[in-house]
Amino acid sequence: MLTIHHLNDSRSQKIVWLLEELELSYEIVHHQRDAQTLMGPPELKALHPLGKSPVLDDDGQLLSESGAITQYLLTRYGGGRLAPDPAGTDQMRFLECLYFAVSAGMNPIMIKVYARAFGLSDSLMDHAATEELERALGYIETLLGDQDWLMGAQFTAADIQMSFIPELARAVGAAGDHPAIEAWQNRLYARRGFHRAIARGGPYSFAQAI
Ligand SMILES: N[C@@H](CCC(=O)N[C@@H](CS)C(=O)NCC(=O)O)C(=O)O
Repeated sequence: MLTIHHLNDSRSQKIVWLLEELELSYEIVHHQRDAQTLMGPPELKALHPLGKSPVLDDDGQLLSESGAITQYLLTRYGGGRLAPDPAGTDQMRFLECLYFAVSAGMNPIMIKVYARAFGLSDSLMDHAATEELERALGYIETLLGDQDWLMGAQFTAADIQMSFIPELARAVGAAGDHPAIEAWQNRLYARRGFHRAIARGGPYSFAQAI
């Protein structure tokens, strides 16, 4: 039995979306951010030592980290769907996307979030993060080129994972001008799996048609 611990307006929405695209059967436990601090509630902190969303529960075994959860679901339940052929030439780029989406792609965004929270917007650190973020977005723009999806003609879990970066870049006011990303986001938001995920996961303010 799969259960996803989902925090409103967070990257656990991506896992709900992945579960929908894979057409797996699952339960959702909904957690709400504190209205003032935006932090997760004590139940989420008590669930797993990392205290972050998402957490996947598979028959009582818990897994944190959205990248690991994505890889786990694809390996255990994907049956080859939403991923390139593991022996093919696209596998390297695919893995790079999955990991970039939760590390180098997210780091400058988190720096900007903390800069804002601690009154350091417009500081040298904040400007450095904006530059790094622009480099990350430029990379996604280049990867997309004139393709529909990151891996070309095939929609994969990399598209789901990576979609969080331009969404958050916009939320911190640093989305820049990236026409390929914007066109890709509109394709993402048109997917039926995306709409099913919103219906199950609840409102998701980071997704806006461009
Ligand atoms: N690297 C982790 C980051 C998890 C994370 O920071 N989750 C945020 C939501 S996007 C969270 O739980 N925030 C609430 C809190 O820290 O209390 C992942 O990709 O799963």
